[in-house]
Amino acid sequence: MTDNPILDPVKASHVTGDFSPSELQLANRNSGTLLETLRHDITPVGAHYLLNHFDIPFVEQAKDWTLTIDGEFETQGELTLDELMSFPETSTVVTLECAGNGRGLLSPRWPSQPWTHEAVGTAKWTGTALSNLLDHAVPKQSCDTLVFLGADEGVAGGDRHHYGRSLSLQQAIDSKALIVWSMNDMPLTPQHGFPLRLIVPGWYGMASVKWLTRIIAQSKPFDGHQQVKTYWIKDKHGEKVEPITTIKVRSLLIPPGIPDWATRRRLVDAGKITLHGRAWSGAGIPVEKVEVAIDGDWQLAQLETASSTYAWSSWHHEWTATSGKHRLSCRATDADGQVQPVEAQWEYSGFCNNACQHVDVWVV
Ligand SMILES: Nc1nc2c(c(=O)[nH]1)N[C@H]1C(S)=C(S)[C@@H](COP(=O)(O)O)O[C@H]1N2
Ligand SMILES: [Mo]
Repeated sequence: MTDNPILDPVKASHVTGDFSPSELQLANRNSGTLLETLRHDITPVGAHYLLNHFDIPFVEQAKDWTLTIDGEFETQGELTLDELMSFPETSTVVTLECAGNGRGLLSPRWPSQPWTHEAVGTAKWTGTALSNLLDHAVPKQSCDTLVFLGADEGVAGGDRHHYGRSLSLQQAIDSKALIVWSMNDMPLTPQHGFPLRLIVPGWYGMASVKWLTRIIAQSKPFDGHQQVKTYWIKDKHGEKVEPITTIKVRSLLIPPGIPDWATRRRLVDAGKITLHGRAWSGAGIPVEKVEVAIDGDWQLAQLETASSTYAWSSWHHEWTATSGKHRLSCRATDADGQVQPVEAQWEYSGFCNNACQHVDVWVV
């Protein structure tokens, strides 16, 4: 115990009703993807959602950045960005989603970033396969865990730490993880991890450590805050049940028509319209079908093939809008037979809420 109010946190508890100023502050820092930009196969950099736990590190020049490789590697040391860029280059289009997406729709909710639907985006990430780095550094026989540390530092739940996550060697290989320096053919922007980050395709976003400074190989599990205190599915008492890993199947509908400025309620003109949306799942599992419901009547939507194993698919559905109020919903099913629940399944910290999205429209 200290007498410091930050290092001695008041235990958070669930909240209901209005959003607090601290949730609003988080929401303003961590912008979501504007749903209308889901029409783009690749989300423009400035429209891609953001989740930064602490402050964005100030990095003036990429050439001064080094990645430290240590722990149980045969070859330890520091690599400059130039040295990393001499490794074989590769690009992958990856849909990232925050594990907290949908948290703000649960009640009671955990007081944290209050996402509704918009913590998802798709980018073309360019760098080198993590496996190339492993071929260079060679983890020792004893090593089974890789720890990835970011340059950003802060306090969470009283623990002061640099943002860090780990993967088992097997997870790092199976996920085809990348170390990247470019997003959508441009250098990473400060908020997305300039100059270097990890991308773990098919996993929820927390695994893709930004501002990557250090990779440690070790023979014991990583006990960092972001690995052991959070990013777990917990039971109703807050006891850990299972760690959060790959993305659950989900779809989104671009709200049709035009919005009311203040409420964002939708006004749609009567007649034929095309509804558009996206669908994705994790671990490289393709989406098999998307259904759309108009006032609860489910119909099959037209699904396009994804541009890459780890990218979302686009879908559309023709609808003849008749006057009155209607509720539009969508749900996806993946090739593993996983389907989105119509009603949200409550989770202690608001993680992995992949319930169907419902959009109310007024047709005139
Ligand atoms: N160093 C660092 N890496 C991080 C985070 C962070 O706060 N610090 N947030 C993680 C989380 S929770 C998500 S969802 C993704 C978001 O990536 P983006 O902001 O580029 O969309 O970054 C992950 N990597
Ligand atoms: Mo996240």
